[in-house]
Amino acid sequence: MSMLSFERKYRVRGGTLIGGDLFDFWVGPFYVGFFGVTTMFFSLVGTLLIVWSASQGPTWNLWQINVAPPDLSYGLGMAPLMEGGLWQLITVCAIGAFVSWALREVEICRKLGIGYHVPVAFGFAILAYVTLVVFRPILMGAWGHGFPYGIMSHLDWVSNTGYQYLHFHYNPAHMLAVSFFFATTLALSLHGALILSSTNPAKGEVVKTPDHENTFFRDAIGYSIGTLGVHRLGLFLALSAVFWSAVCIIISGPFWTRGWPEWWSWWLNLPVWR
Ligand code: 07D
Ligand code: 07D
Ligand code: U10
Repeated sequence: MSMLSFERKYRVRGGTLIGGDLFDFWVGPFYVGFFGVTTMFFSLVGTLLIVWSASQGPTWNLWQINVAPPDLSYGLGMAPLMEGGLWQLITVCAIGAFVSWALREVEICRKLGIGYHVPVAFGFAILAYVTLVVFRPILMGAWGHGFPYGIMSHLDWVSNTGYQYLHFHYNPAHMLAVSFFFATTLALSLHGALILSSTNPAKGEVVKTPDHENTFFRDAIGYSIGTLGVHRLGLFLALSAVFWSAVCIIISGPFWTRGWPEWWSWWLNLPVWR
């Protein structure tokens, strides 16, 4: 539950980007704002469209529901509702909801007088999504290149798309993205473990200071990045992971059409070997 008595002093007026005071209020724990209303609108309409699509069969099984994008033959045109048109409308709603959410975060940051790091970070996730369902399809000339909306069907899309390039692991940007994802989990586990080790002591022991945290890493690896620095590092690693993900998929098709293992022939063709 929210801590309303605690939070009340932070419930300040203003900071809105649009709508002035009109939507400047809270419902329970949630700040509303103009973009709260648009988030609700787009997510409700989008969800209803998914339910409508599911109602046309063949299954109500949550794991198997699939809203497919239009056939490639529709190119970049609008498709009939039941032949991918719903997917197109759902995509508009999804982008509307995600962007509204980010802007609602911006309004909350402005109210609190804090930086825009959280909405900027979410912006990277939105970028990856829009790369998958808008930028890459446009560059390839058909909405049919977007991924289908379904829990299992979107996995099939990832696998099929990967094998279209023979061996997606040879995509150099995918290598960077994967390494950044792994580095992110390593950094978070080190950070979470270090903070718990010093600030959540056993009964009877005192809480330790950041000096202890610095000293642990100086003793272990000869360097401590510091208490602020580790958060900068975490954000950098995580955003880099998503950024290189967007890069790895935007270059697959629009800029490289053959198998990814073949891309590495530039190495064998270096004049130095001849
Ligand atoms: C823990 C925060 C909570 C969010 C959750 C997701 C929905 C979807 C919709 C029935 C970390 C809520 C899910 C609202 C319901 C319908 C139509 C975030 C946390 C719990 N995927 N993906 C999942 C999405 C893509 C891939 C799970 C979304 C790309 C692989 C969930 C998007 C590619 C695997 C899911 C998206 C891809 C998954 C868990 C959008 C490359 C898995 C997600 C909008 C990025 C895993 C059955 C999670 C799984 C999984 C949602 C895009 C690959 C259903 C909303 C096309 C390989 N994806 N995904 O915990 O178990 O994220 O799948 O871009 O193995 Mg996916
Ligand atoms: C797109 C999610 C955006 C989410 C948003 C928010 C809601 C609200 C509400 C909970 C980007 C949604 C919110 C809906 C929910 C409530 C209340 C995040 C997105 C805006 N791969 N691969 C990646 C690995 C292979 C392939 C990225 C690993 C195979 C393709 C990442 C392995 C082949 C694509 C990654 C592996 C293959 C990718 C995904 C290992 C298949 C992509 C992360 C160990 C045979 C995708 C932009 C990401 C991509 C992608 C990791 C293997 C194919 C780096 C670790 C070899 C086709 N893979 N992959 O992008 O880059 O997150 O997408 O084998 O398209 Mg890969
Ligand atoms: C971090 C941190 C830190 C902390 C932290 C955290 C990072 C050190 C100090 C935070 C971390 C955690 C809490 C850990 C757990 C988090 C995760 C694992 C991340 C994943 C999170 C989840 C899975 C939870 C997701 C939950 C969500 C997104 C909430 C869902 C919310 C809603 C459904 C409501 C959203 C509210 C909106 C949009 C605005 C307000 C609206 C309402 C309340 C409803 C009323 C509506 C209206 C007034 C508008 C009506 C709309 C209309 C009219 C539309 C009309 C439509 C028609 C169809 C006509 O570092 O520090 O600790 O804690």
